[in-house]
This record gives sequence, structure tokens and C-alpha cells, in this order.
Amino acid sequence: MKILVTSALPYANGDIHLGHLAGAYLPADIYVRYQRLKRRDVVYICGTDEHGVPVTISAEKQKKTPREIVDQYYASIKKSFEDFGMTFDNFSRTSLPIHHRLAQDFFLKINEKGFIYPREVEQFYCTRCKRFLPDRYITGTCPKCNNEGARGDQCESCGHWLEPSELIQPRCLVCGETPKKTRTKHWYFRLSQFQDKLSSWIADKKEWKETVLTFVQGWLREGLQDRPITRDLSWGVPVPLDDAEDKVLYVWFDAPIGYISSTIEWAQRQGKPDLWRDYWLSKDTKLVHFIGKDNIVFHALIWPAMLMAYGDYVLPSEIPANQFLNLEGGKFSTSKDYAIWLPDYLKEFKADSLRYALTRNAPEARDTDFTWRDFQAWHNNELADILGNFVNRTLTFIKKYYNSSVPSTSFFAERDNYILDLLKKAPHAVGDRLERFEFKGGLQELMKIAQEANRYFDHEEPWSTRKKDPAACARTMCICMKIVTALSVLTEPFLPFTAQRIKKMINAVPQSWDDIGRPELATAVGEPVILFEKITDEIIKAQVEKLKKESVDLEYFSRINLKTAKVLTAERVEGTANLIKCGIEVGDQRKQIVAGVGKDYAPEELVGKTIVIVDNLVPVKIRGVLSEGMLLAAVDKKGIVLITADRPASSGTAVQ
Ligand code: B3M
Ligand code: ZN
Repeated sequence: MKILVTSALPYANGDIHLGHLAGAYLPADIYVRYQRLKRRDVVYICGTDEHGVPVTISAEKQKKTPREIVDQYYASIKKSFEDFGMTFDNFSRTSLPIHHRLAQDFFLKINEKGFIYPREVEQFYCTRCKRFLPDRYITGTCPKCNNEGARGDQCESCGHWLEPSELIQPRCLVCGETPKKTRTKHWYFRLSQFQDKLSSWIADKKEWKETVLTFVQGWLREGLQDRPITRDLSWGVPVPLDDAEDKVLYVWFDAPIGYISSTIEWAQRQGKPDLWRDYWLSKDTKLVHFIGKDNIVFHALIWPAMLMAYGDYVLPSEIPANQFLNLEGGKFSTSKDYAIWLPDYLKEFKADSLRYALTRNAPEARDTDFTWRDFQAWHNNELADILGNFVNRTLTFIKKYYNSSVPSTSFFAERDNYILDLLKKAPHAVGDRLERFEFKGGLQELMKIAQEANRYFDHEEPWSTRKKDPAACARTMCICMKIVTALSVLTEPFLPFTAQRIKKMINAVPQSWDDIGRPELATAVGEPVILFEKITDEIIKAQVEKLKKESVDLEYFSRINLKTAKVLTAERVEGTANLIKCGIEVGDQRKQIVAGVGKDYAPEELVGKTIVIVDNLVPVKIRGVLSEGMLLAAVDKKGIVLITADRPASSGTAVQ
């Protein structure tokens, strides 16, 4: 069997941050490294997604051409992935001619087969910017969840995939103007025709993650609709038809085809231009797409439908989509620069510490939160104190008391056999988890071994048997070396740089995954080095501060109008547990706000208080009641504490 693994192609419009890594990249790299150690035939494909509105918007913001933007970010994404230890077999770009040709061929072939048709449609057009507003050029309120910042292609908050016409109160992203509907022509993909085929294809994917299946089944239940696959843009793959001037393929149509074109490029680079066919055109290929949850609909429905329409290619076997990683309690946000960017991280810390933290806390079944404190604790208490410590104490002991040559033994005692048995089972214990895409579980199994190893060392007390019972001491150290040697392979998928350093210290020959249980020992060890230096509180504090500062700059902050307000009236919103409607005075204005403080405050307590509000929040309806601002409160585990004026202050005063 062949295994073809892909990670979502990142848009070449910005750097990679930790949220991306945890979703589509790190787990894939662990999986692939493991498969290689199992000596399986695996190819790992990725590249940058260089088309679409995300790229053109970034270009406009940075006053550069799309070409300049994609060249810049292709290079920096590729570099930081390498530094992070990602081992793609090929990292391509969708702006290459090889990809354009393939995407156009794909379009033409399914067009010939009758799966594409043109349709006159009304589209939003901005009269001020003088252009059509596809996808993210338009924003408005999501019809599903009422999130006000929904984009024209998808609501980031609830994941709903949108058509711009569904948006409530649409606005041009660039100038804020309310756009007008204007006629244009677009080509549609007959997704509706694949309803049954997709349903039966999904039916035997029982092992798939629940989160993925729920999503897909929800879509199928609603009924699949035909989707436009062309756009009025000048940047992208030109639509290969005579009457489609100035139109390009929708980025989500061409991007997944990038998995194939990147594989073709890989084959060419091997000097075996047809080799890609063995993977894409064989029913014996296990195609695995690693993605984040916002990409599920494209990979689990639309892309398979495209492949079915085309005919010959293999369909995805596995789509182990991850949930989201949050950052210190908030969502990663590129536009607000609230993120930890990989190149910044790598300037100050080691790749493996992050690989460890992101796997230990992987958002496999639900969203998880990255905090610098956890990062520090896991690095210090687990990587350094458990894994690093065991390797180090073993090697320094052998260096010091055995002059760096590895002792041997001819018999084992009961406790030795216990640990040897654990070692024998280790490749399965870890490997089985990885086969099931349970990376967090795999890492736990690995750390269990390091933990048991430390216990064994403590229990055997080689420092005292050294004199009392030299044979026992030799036996202990021989076994410890077996464990270190096994760890140098077991850690490799997760912590490749560490694995490399251990191998160097122990002079071990490369081993395959299946040799882990019976590791072959080198006769002599090299110089022991400390694997993980502790990370201090100061270093972590600086990172937390940086994040706070970077998340809003002054200009951003000055756009938020904070003012004092006096509460004149307060009453509970009927039928709700904790909403209170307050009539407030803001200078000479009267306003109404709805606040979720009813669990901790009675309405009477609020009346007369001088509070702080965000005055220029776009009015929203909460449970049908108009709210024209938001009050500030501190929220901790114990409950809500209102922020109020310390001394009498007149209402309507700016808070700075
Ligand atoms: N570029 C979207 C994303 O980064 C996208 C993935 C394409 S995979 C074919 O979320
Ligand atoms: Zn506009």
C-alpha cells in the first residue's frame, strides 16, 4: 500500500502561526515520520496556496502586487517550516505553470463531462471601488450565528459556508460602502448531482473523527447546492474558456488540485515524471488530508465530488481534521496581530519544545488553549525533568564510572524484565495511537516510558550498587542504555531534533520502528550534552507581555471609545437567567445596554453606579433587546466584578 499525505496548503499571504501548526502541519509531520520509520511507502505533499482574495487583500493592504506578496511569503513559510522540522517530500506553489495547466485541464475535463454550467447571476459590486466583491471583499452579519464580522465566503465564528448574498447588512471590506447587486456571469459546479454518491461514500467512513462526520452529515442533510467556481478577479488561474475573460477559477477550486500538481513536481524532481501516477491513480493508495476544522467542507465534500467528477483519481481515505488552538484565552487573529508567529518563536526557542507543547495539548477532539505558562511548565517539568534527565543521568553515569563504554550483562532480574517488557511493547503502544491519529495519546505513551525509566533508575540505585554489587550496577546501566537507545527512535516523530542529538550522544546506528523493542547498543557513548535547558520565569513573562502589546497598538485602541456612564434604570430581560437591561446616561445622551451580569448582580444594585462602557460598539440585538454599548467587567472563576468609578465622575467622560 502507498500512503499519500497532505497538509492544507497555507495561503501565501502571511506567516505561519501556532494555530496553523497545531491544526494541519505538526500532526501530519509526526504521522509521516512514523510511517517512514515503519519503512512504508509514504509521500508527504504540501505547498503554498497563492491565489484568491486572501492574497489580493494582503497585497492591497501592504501596497504590493500579489506576485510580490506570494514570493515573499512562499520563501518565509518554506524556511520556517524547515526550521520547525517539517519534512515535506515536496513543497510547491500554486502559481507555478505546472499547477495552472493542471487546474485548467481539470476544469475542462469536468466541463466536458457536463458537470459545469454557466449562469447569469447578480453579484455585489462596489460603486466606489468600481469592482465586484467576491468572497472576503465583502463583510456583514452571519445569518446563522449573527457574528458581525462574517466574511463573504465563510463565517469564521460558526464555520458556516456562505454566499455573499446571504450576509445581513453587507459592506465593502475596503471602503465600507453598501454594495449594489449587478449582473455578471459565472460557472457553477454541479455539486447537487453528487449528493447520493457522497452520502454512500461517507457511509463507510465510520472510523472518521466524530467532529468531521457531524459536520459532513449536517451538510448532506441540508442538501448540496451547485456552487460557483469562477470569480471576477485578475489574480488566479484564468478560466480556460473563450467567453470568460477577466475571470479566474475560485481559489477553492484550484487549491486542492495543488495536491496533485505538487506530487507531479515531486515526481519530476526525482527524475521519474510518471511516478505520481502510482499514487494518485491507484486504488491502493491511502490518501490522508490533514486540515483544520474550517476546511472540512472543502476536503470532505467538494474536493471528493470534484475527484468523482473527474473520474480517475483516488478519493481521500482519511481526513483527520483538528479543532482550533486558541491563544491565552483568545482566538488567533492575523488582522489584529494576535498570534505567535513561527519565525518569531524560532528566534527565541527550540522547535522541539513547541512540537511537544502543541502535541501535548493538541486540539484533537475540541478546541484547546495555548498559554506560555503551560509551555514553560511542560518544557521544564516534562521535557527537561523527565526525558532529558533520564538520558543525561544514564550517559553521565556511564561516562564517569565506565569510562564511556557501555556495560553488558548476561542475566536479568524481575524488575529488569518488567522494564524490558515495557520496551518491547513500546513501538505498539505509541504506534497504534499514531495510526489512529491520536497524537496526544502517542506522546503520553512515550512519556510513560521515560517516566518508568526514571523510576527504574531510582529504584535500582546504581550509585550504591556500583560498589556493593558491580554486576547489578552493570545490568542496570545496560538496561538504561537500551531505554535511551529505544527513546532515540521513539522520540523521532515528535521531537526530531532531540532524537538526533540523542543518537549522536550514544553513537547509535539508525534503527527502524520495529527494532525499538530490541535495540542494538553501541559499545561506547559520546559526550553527554544537556538536552533541555530550563526556561526561566523572566523569559516567559517577556513573551506574555509581548503578546499583550502586540495584540493592539495605540491606533487600534484609540478606535474604541470608552466612556463613563451612569446607570439610571435596570431590569431583568424576561426569560433569561442573567441578562439585565440598563437605561444609562452618557453625558447628555440616553442609551440602553444589555449586560450579562445577572448572576452576580441584582438590578437594584446597579442603579446609581458609574460604570465604564464601550460607547461606539455597533448596536446589536441580544435576545431581541437592543443593546447600544457594552459595560466593562472583570471576569474570573468566581464570577463577574463590575468596573466602576472610584470617585464620583460625571457620565460621558472619556476613559483613557
Ligand atoms: N489555503 C485555506 C486555509 O489556509 C487554504 C487551504 C487550502 S487546502 C487545499 O485555511
Ligand atoms: Zn468599496
